[in-house]
Amino acid sequence: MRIHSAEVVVTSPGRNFVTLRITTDDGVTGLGDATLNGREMAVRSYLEDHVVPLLLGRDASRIEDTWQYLYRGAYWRRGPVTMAAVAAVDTALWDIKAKCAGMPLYQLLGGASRTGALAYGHASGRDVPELLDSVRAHLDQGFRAIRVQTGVPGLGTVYGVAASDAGDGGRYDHEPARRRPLPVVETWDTPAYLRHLPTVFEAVRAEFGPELPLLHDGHHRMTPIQAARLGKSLEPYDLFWLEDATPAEDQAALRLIRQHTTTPLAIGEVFNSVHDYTTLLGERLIDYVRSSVTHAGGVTAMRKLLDLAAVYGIRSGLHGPTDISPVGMAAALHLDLAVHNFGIQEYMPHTPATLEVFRTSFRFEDGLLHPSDTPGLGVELDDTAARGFPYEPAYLPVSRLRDGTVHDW
Ligand code: CS2
Ligand code: MG
Repeated sequence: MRIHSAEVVVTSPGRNFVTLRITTDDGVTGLGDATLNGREMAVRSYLEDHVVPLLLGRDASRIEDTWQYLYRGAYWRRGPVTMAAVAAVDTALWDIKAKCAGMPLYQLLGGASRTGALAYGHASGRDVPELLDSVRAHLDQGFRAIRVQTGVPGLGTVYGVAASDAGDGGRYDHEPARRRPLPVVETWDTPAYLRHLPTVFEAVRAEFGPELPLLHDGHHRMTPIQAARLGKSLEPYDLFWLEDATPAEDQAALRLIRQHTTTPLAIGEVFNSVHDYTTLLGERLIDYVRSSVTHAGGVTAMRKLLDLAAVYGIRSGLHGPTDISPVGMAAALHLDLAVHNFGIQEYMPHTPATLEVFRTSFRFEDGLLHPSDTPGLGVELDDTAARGFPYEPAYLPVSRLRDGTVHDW
């Protein structure tokens, strides 16, 4: 079975997506997500100009060899653009292989290890009352685990909370990237955030009790000692995890946080290779691996990363915001169902416009996600609908401190 064609579909139903479709000489198609929020066209070019020409005529069944060919053959390795492109090819080839086997992908990954994947939803509010309403709304939607993000007194729009200038009347849940010629600038104040957050979790626990799994995303904004302080101050509230407590290119920084707090730590949504994790895993500095299939080299690479994490008792917590397309989400769910060291799956439901373009079969029931038993990934892309949403540049916000210093958003 040879690769006959490969095309990159860029579509923008409310936010930008980049999707690779591979078609074999006997007409079997596979999809891969190549979406890199704010840098989409770089991945499109990497695929169209440098990868697709190398794929034509290759044996579509040779997934591992194709992965190694694209990873080692490029010479210039790793990085978010490269690994999103490799991920798209890899995921599409797994989609094809599973379709040809007449099985859902998870069956080729060892079959189901659980009935479904526990999902967490994104509750947020500009203030505590709005946040509590959002938690209630997510519980009503069936979520059994909730991420909590709020505004910070004295600050304007912050990560994870509906941007007051979203303009669409919608909440943050759908898209932080703004369609403007330049990134929106958000002001940040870590000391104000560190003072405020314990009061938020005090209110949430008081309202919803001690058992509801609560998560929080620090979004890379703290120094290690600030993160250690926050982890310690949140211990009374028994978080499921504190995510991206500090920028973790400096993996060793997590040692300091680990020394000061038992709050579980999740890291890695911006990581794109197992090599970003070797200290974090080997020294058990984290509890959850956050990468996504889309950004970390595909199903092949993600499975290897999760199997290494399992050696150290570390579990999965795959990245699943709306800038992971339904294709990338479906790929994650197949892994979630199969691997033994599953932890939790992030789930920001896509908008109706997105679901016009991507015909999905995965389901969310009773707090659990299931990829479905449709052969392959279980997602198809409607080209006619995709053409109805032309690409528009969009940029994630840039964060600056009150004195104007660029900070981590
Ligand atoms: C966030 C992401 O979901 C999360 O944990 O960190 O939504 C992140 O802000 C986006 O993926 C950026 O595009
Ligand atoms: Mg995050």
